[in-house]
Amino acid sequence: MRNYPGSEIRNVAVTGHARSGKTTLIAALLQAAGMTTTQGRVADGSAVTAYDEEEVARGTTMQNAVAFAEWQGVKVNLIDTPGFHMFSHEARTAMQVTEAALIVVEAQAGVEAVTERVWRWAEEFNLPRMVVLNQMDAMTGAGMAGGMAGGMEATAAMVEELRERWGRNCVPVQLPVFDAGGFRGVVDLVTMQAFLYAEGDGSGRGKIAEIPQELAQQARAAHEALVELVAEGRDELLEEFFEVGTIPEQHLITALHEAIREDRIFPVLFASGRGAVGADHLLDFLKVYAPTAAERGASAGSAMNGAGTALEAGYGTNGHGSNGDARQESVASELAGNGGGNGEAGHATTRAGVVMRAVDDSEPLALYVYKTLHDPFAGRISFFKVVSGVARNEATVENYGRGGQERLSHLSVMQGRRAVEVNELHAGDLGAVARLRETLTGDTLGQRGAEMRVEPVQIPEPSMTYAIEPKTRADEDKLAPAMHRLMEEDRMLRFFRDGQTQEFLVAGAGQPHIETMVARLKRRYHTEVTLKAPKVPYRETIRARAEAQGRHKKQSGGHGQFGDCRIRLEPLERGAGFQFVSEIFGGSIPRQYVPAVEKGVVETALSGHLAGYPVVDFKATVYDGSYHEVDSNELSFRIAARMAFRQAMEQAKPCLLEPVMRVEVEAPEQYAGALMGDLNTRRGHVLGMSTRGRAAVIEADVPMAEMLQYGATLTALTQGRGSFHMELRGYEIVPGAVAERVLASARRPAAVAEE
Ligand SMILES: Nc1nc2c(ncn2[C@@H]2O[C@H](COP(=O)(O)OP(=O)(O)O)[C@@H](O)[C@H]2O)c(=O)[nH]1
Ligand SMILES: [Mg+2]
Repeated sequence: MRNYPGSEIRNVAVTGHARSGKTTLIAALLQAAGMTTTQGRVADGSAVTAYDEEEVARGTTMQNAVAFAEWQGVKVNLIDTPGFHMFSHEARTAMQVTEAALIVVEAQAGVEAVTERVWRWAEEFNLPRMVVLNQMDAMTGAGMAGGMAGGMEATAAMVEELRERWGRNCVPVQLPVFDAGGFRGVVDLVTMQAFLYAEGDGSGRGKIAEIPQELAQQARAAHEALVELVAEGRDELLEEFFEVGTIPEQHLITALHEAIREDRIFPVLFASGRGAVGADHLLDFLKVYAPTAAERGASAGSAMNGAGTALEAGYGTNGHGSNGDARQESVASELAGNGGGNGEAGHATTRAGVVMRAVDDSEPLALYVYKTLHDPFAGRISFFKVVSGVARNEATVENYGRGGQERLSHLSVMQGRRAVEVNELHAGDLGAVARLRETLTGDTLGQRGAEMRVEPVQIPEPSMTYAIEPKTRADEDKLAPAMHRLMEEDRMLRFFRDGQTQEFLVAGAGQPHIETMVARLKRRYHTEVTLKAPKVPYRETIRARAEAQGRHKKQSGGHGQFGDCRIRLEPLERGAGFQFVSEIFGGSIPRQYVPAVEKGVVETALSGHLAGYPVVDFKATVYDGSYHEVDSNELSFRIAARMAFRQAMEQAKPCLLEPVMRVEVEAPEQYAGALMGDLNTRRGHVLGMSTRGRAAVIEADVPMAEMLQYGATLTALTQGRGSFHMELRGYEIVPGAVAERVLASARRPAAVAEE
């Protein structure tokens, strides 16, 4: 393959609702460009960008995949994205490394939930958008029977719907051509030529033809509407338009290209991916009108250690992916009982200098890794964008974040799962490299001493957690390494051990996501597991002050054991944890044994009193005791403290605490009532509602126990249009009736003290 400079590269994210035909449309484009000999199909796994076994089995795209079409001197890089709401965050990642989004809309279905969502994201990224009304062959209904006239009517209605949603800047740059047999091709409203595709041909190559007679008038009107809109932003064009009555074609092309790049116009095109109708003309359109990789403004990155700035900065301001990993981190690490997690520490404090990088071969090399894949043969494959400079095969680069060196071996461009090796890749191109040692998604690599780190795109946090149980010992051994590979590919996946319940937990976007992961574990890593609802990490505490004595005495010949202590327990405020105080002054317990008393209290508190959950938020004071010159030792005082603690707990009104989550639910406004009602039935406390764009945002505090399967409910209540995230807000006392149920099913049933 020849080398393509940035000016000859178009990077396009193909986005839209599930089943709008994105994967099939890409297959059609690849066919038209001669990259395949027969057009791939989703159903039999032959589509270039649908190669993952689980995706083929389920017939839906779950992860981004990349392909390229070499077309008329340019290389069009296409990123296929999932349209299923649960995986739609992948589209954000694709948007970060592309210069345009193709928004694919199933013509009959119109704008759907994920269509709206990706539009909003593209807006956030200031990413130029081109709308393809797809599956035009399947247009049915009253209109279609009427051939051309009916088709025109249906088309006008679809375009009107788009304009209602996204404004009058959505403007057709084509008109569809129908005959009695169906969708036949398109009219280019700039050049005013028709491109017609023979029925059943499937090559994706059209023939230039005259505009059909019955379309002529309509095409002229649409042309003028387009010209007017293009000229609107440009005074000199407007003058030309009013003086001459039209704009010369070349001026129009240039102006339309600019208008698209600057988000002043969102062109609307027509296609049928399955029949490859409109395919080559769509490639032509991308070549002429999509921004080139070199046209993107300079990228901003951070020079060191900092929270980097976003790659898309060149097009305007960074999107505000507010729901960062950090929030989930708090839940995960809280659950896991430690401060560790998946994130990197230290980002918060250093605010680094910003480095600007033009998409230019003469700049130092920088690569941003946006995807990782584990191939059974090739090993780890890292997908990257060349942010600046030229990437050469076998070059050594530095991983700025992790500090190590990496070798760019088997430098390639990906055609689906197939790597096509190349010698070099220029600024703005998308590529891949095999077997990097330490590099993961989100890392920036590059020339030593020229550090610039791109901030990874924010992805939503997991909304569903399961306990995962290996089936056999052998499965248990394989589980952690396999999960780590899966997590390298899928940043939405979390795997951790609950420090309290000792369960392995796995968190993901929802049930289908986690089930897919289980299938991958089995198919790829021969590891079998079962999923269960996770245990809630309850805790215990006390509500009253109590004192008790513990006296341990054992004299069975030889060395005896003797320990005696009196302790006082007092409640502390929520979140205070544990305090230990010694009020021993007269030497009733020798100084060296006081820590043993504390140890005895701590270990007993950890194993719980009511049901085995750790006792927290209390103060223990040792205030008296006695000892024996010969028989006292550390163990004896530990045992005495344990006895004293247990006895004091009986009097201290022990009760159960549960984790309460701060939940934020986002969904179209019409669902707000139902969502709030549902949260109330979950013992939730709705704090308020606000709006974000066209969506309602509900904030509520809800016990974690009631949120374990919330993802499924949210999907059902909002037809997949809602999303949520939550973080631990704190612990609260479990109400009596609920507590009884929890205790009844827990390990050590005991009476709950009354309020
Ligand atoms: N009639 C018709 N069906 C299509 C077309 N494109 C895709 N499909 C079908 O729609 C379904 C979803 O297609 P797919 O490409 O997987 O959509 P994606 O989820 O957007 O990637 C599949 O059953 C396709 O065969 C098209 O242009 N016309
Ligand atoms: Mg797909």
